[in-house]
Amino acid sequence: MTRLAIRCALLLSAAACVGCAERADTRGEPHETADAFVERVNREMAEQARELAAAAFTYATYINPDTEFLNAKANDRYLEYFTRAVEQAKAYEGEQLDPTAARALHLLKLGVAAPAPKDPQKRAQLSALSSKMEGMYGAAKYCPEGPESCKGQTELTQIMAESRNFEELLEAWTGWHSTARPMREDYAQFVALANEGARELGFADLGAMWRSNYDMPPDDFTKEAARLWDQVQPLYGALHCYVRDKLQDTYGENRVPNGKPIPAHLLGNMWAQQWAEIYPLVEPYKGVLDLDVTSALKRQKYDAVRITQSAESFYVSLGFPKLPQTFWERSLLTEPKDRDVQCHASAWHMDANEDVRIKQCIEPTQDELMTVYHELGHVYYYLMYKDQPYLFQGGAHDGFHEAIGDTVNLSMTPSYLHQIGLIGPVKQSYEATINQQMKIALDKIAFLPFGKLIDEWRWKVFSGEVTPESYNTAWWQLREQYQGVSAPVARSEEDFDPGAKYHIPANTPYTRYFLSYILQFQFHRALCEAAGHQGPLHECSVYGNEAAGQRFREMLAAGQSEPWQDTLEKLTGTRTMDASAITDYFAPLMTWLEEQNQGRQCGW
Ligand code: X8Z
Ligand code: ZN
Repeated sequence: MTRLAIRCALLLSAAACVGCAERADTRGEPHETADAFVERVNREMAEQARELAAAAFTYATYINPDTEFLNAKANDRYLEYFTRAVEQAKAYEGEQLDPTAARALHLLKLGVAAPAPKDPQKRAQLSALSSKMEGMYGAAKYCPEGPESCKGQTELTQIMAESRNFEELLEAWTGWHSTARPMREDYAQFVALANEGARELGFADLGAMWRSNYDMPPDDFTKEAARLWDQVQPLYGALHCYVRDKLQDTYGENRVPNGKPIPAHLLGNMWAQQWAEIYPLVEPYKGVLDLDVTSALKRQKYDAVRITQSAESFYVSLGFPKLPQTFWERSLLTEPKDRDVQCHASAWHMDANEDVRIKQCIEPTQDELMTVYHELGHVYYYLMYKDQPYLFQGGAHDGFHEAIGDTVNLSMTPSYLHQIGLIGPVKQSYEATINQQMKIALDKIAFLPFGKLIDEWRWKVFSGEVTPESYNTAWWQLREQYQGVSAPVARSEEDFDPGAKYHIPANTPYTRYFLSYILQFQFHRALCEAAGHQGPLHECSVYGNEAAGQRFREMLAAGQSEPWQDTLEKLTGTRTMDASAITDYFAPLMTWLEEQNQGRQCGW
């Protein structure tokens, strides 16, 4: 969980902190200068956040009716505090403020992902709905033949990744998606309440509020995101075309027709968002390069702690500190069998200081390994900006937060994996390069349209363009348009397929990931330059390079204290997000795909 998410979750509440309430009631006191107000809010909010984090972490790692209730209460208290603080901040509107105070007040207003209406009853309802939906997702199970047959997300994810049986995949897909049906009503109510909260804060709707968090006018941000998508769309189109053709070899042309979207259950992932699990079906040059990290992890009996230590070692090799002892004592690294937990991986900043944790149901697979490195990216961001005031404890923007660990993932080259004993020796060749690029593209390129469309759907829902009567239709329309994937069986408005994706019930904004998938290549390029890397970008690993680590740490330490454009410029020399780093990175693969796709009917 990034701070925004934490703060959102956090900002879903109001506290037993009597002192805070009293001080809060001094709103309008002529003696409190803007600086004093900001200083007070930074202090109080960190206290409120501590309480919410405790409730939210306990809930996520121990889902039951009592923790659901306590989490909702904590959310409610946090939201109460937030609403009051924003109200008080209005006293300083129109004043000539120094830039630090002005930025803090600006960020304060954007500090939650779901603001509540001022009406306490509505606020409590919003908190209860958020807490309920989060728990429904975490505890969801598909039970085809009674309680003994139940499968949760972990088992179903594994089927999606490993099975090549069309019917079995279909059942896992349909089963998981059926668990989201009961969320539909709650989600519609949640949207109405959070929108009301956003409007009371002066935003057109909740989507406009989310888009205001990028140090530029919200409409400019919409255009920026569209521009970036246009830059990468040809790469995605080429990958889609090639993969569809290969899937025809496995499942037949009648099941994967030419010129049509790919059925969403055949891509190795429940949401068809990352496709690396089907690498064996699409491997360009068979047997040229052993990339089977999963087998090595199993063979070498890697457990969750060792996987996490491996990730920690990478950061330490860049000059980052070792993780605090409490990280090891308080994180949840494996799925407990005796209770429901939220298995979607997340990172937590509990106390605005050094109590950092992750929560992940780690399995010995390459995917989980990469995700641990991803989560530690959040954790090290928290540790690096812990001395910033609370309101500046965040990513330069939320895409930065998501991009740290993924930037490290890009340094997990075959040479690095060999160095840590997870694959055999690497012999460089053109064929090996294409294989390696294919494997990475199945995650990094395949993800882009998915990363873009989730919030496009929500923006339409929040603006009212999509109403509850057409939630599912609009969802599949976007999935077809952007991803070129289709629902494998007929859907109706009885279904609520968006709810089968964690970030919808958890109300975590998603454009952050789309931005991260562009930015991480810009970061990687800059760090490789700092490390003095010569040669193609895809061969660079900054593992063990302190000079790169130093540059990285400087960026992280700034947190959200300045506009992200300034932070980006210090690391990369440019003030704009730009897809040229990702297209350059994949240039060899793109040329290869274009050759392969000649004569194919691409598109859908
Ligand atoms: O949610 C995540 C992380 C936690 S911040 C595991 N990711 C997105 C997803 O799983 O949908 C990382 C990639 C995209
Ligand atoms: Zn993340």
